[in-house]
Amino acid sequence: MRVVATAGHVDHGKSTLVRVLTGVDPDRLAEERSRGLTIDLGFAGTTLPSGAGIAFVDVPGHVRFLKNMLAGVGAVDACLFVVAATEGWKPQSEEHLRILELLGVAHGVVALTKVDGAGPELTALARDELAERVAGSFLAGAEVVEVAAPTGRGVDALRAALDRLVAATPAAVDRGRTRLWVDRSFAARGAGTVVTGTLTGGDLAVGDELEVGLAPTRAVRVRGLQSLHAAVEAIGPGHRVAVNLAGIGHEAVARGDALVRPGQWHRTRVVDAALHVLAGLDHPVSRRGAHVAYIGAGEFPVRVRVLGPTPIEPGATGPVRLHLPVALPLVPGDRFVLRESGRAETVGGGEVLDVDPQLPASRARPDASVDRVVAERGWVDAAELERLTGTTRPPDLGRWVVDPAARTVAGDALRDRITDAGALGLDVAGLDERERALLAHLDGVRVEAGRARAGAVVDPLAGHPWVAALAAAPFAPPAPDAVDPAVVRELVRRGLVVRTGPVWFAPTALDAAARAVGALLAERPDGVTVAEVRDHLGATRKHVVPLLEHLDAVGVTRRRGDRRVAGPRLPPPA
Ligand SMILES: Nc1nc2c(ncn2[C@@H]2O[C@H](COP(=O)(O)OP(=O)(O)O)[C@@H](O)[C@H]2O)c(=O)[nH]1
Ligand SMILES: [Mg+2]
Repeated sequence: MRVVATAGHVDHGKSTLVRVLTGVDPDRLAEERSRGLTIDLGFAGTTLPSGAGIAFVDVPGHVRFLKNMLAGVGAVDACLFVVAATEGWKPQSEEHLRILELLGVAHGVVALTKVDGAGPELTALARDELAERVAGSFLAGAEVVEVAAPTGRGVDALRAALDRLVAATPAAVDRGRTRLWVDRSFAARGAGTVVTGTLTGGDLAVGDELEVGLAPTRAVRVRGLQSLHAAVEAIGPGHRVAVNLAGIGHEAVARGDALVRPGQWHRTRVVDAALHVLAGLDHPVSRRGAHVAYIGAGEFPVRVRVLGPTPIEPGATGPVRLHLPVALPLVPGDRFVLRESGRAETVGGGEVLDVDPQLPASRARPDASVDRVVAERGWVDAAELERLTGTTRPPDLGRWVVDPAARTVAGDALRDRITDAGALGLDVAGLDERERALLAHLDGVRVEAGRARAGAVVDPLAGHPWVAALAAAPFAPPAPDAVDPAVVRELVRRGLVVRTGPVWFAPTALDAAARAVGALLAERPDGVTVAEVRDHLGATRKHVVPLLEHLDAVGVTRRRGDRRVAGPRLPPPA
């Protein structure tokens, strides 16, 4: 299925062709039928000879209803461009072609109508003029089919050409994110609120919980779905859809609103965009101005700020910032048309580049690059990045996509903090989510028992100078006067230093003391005094008393009066 819009000057035979091709009169309003004039959008579909489905959005050609034309062409895949051979190229032929180009429509077929009234010469003339006018546009290589609706001439050839068009037109890009720009909202008898639109991405299914409206949005549920008057349970992108909604009155939804799946879209009132100014405009787009933007199926008054030092000249493309009156669910790549509010002329249009500009207008240099979006933020949640860009990137760290420069800065800062924490290490529990994600990928850093340490030394505390000093002077251990009390506690906790009473020993000193006392007791089995141990070790009483209390506590010795005798853990003599 492809959705194809008609385009062309008023009275050139667009609605007639849709009726001939589908059997449905797209002019559905009584006023349209009585005046023979398309005012609003019409919709009709059919099956082509190949079996492929095609849905038409029939647009008004009259310049007064251009707004309605713009509402209809925002989401189509291709166009059926109509030029009457009797009249040739006219102002709205030109304007519609420009609008389709600005909206990025890239495929089409031309119907040269009313050849029955034109005769061969006028028809040949109209063909030549047409070729000139579409040169350089997406219609340059398009098939041109001559038709005469009253006789049916050319209608089968047109069907065949449409079949080739449908086959050549790629399907709408499905990024799996549901968005339907509402072009009609009405109450259907017995069903309640129905909204229609062209589903450009994602899917819809009966029972879906969605959001509709701009500001504020309302929660709604899909009660029923139709495509070209046939009920369906679910539908994918590139279709005309009528959605029966529960939870809202039809008057609370309007053309231009969006029906989306909650949480999938970034809503924004400011976008940066590339604006192409039409070559035919007789003035540049000044640095600041008020315009009307056509986005999706809606019309929005906008303030435009040119993001550069000079106005944008006709035929040129330049960056602009658009300030919208309401927050719209937009994504880079969305197209828009800009018109002058006062003069009712099409100024240009283009493509959204950034839906959440970070830099002030004076410094913003928008482009469509995802890397720029990441670089301007440093760290972006991967799901948020998808909402901002429409592009899925696997996260680099934790749930974040991280700019390489920001990663280096954050990594260096964290490494400095870890280095500054020294032997004690940095408490991982004190880090935030980003730092913890970063830590796991920081080279030369080790995490043990909840603390991160610079990994230059295998165990930085084991090489602590005080530990070495304790081992070097086993029975005259220095006090930890110059050591951070937190480091002292950590060394004790890890068993690298043993505290007993007011003094600290190396574990090797305690082993050596146990062996020395064992040797003494082998000579004097009835016990040794503090003074005898002190003399034997060459130590002071200040150190020997706590040392012996430790040996008592671990069972190497036992106290009996003022003597120590052998305990159950006394090491055997060497
Ligand atoms: N003679 C002739 N008249 C046509 C042809 N196509 C459309 N018309 C007539 O031209 C008028 C305008 O047609 P319509 O389809 O409403 O034009 P639209 O404004 O482009 O939709 C109607 O009176 C049609 O009957 C054609 O191929 N030959
Ligand atoms: Mg019409």
